[in-house]
Amino acid sequence: MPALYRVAVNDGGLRSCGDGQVGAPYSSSIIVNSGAAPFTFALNSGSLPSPLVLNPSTGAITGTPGVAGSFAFTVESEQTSTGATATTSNCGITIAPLPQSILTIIKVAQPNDAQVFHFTTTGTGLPGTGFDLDDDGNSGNAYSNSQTFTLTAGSYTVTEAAVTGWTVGPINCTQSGAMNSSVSGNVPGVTVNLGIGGNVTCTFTNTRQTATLTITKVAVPQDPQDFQFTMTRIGSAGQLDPGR
Ligand SMILES: [Ca+2]
Ligand SMILES: [Ca+2]
Repeated sequence: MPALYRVAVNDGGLRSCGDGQVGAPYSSSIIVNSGAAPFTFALNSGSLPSPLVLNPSTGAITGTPGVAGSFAFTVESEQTSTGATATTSNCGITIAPLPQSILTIIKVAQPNDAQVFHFTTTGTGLPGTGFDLDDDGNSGNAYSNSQTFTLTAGSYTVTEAAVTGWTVGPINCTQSGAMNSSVSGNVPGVTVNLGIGGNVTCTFTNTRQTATLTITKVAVPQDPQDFQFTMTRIGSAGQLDPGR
């Protein structure tokens, strides 16, 4: 709840009547700086941020703003006993928009590799066709190793497509900012419930799968003769590395 602002009627000048934020309960109050209560209050010109209302008998302005923007208005008060009126001057309320929520996906490949990893998504604001990341140590080429999305609060899923020769996971998510987000699910994807102003970073790690081929030479009888071998990879899966 914001602080209660009191703006005197008939004191002249431009006044802030207390700023607010979309979605957060708002409260301020017009008071009369002379005369004797009771008073009545009415909007004289301009408008209040919807759906805030002015209480005609207390001067309180309350409600939960639904739209951002700056709103100017004047309020007229009437002293019930005498019918004397007074008017505020250019009272203004500024309503800030909802804080944005942030989701960042980071790709970590072990070891670094130009392999492209594809992610599918659900949730308004994430690319419907998904997105791609690599972890080749070069963020300037076609693929970065991370992508950040500015979103509204809500539920989002990010799922990594399987890649032959690579294990998926772990997926580790951390949050900062408003600390009102949550993450569920696990490999190969997570559901992130982003809170208002939440900031979640999920790191998807992949490890390149390896296999070991050992060639043993037996000569009968034992002999210092060298025997030469050549190696050829058959098929496209995996990577043959004679240096290992
Ligand atoms: Ca890496
Ligand atoms: Ca890259």
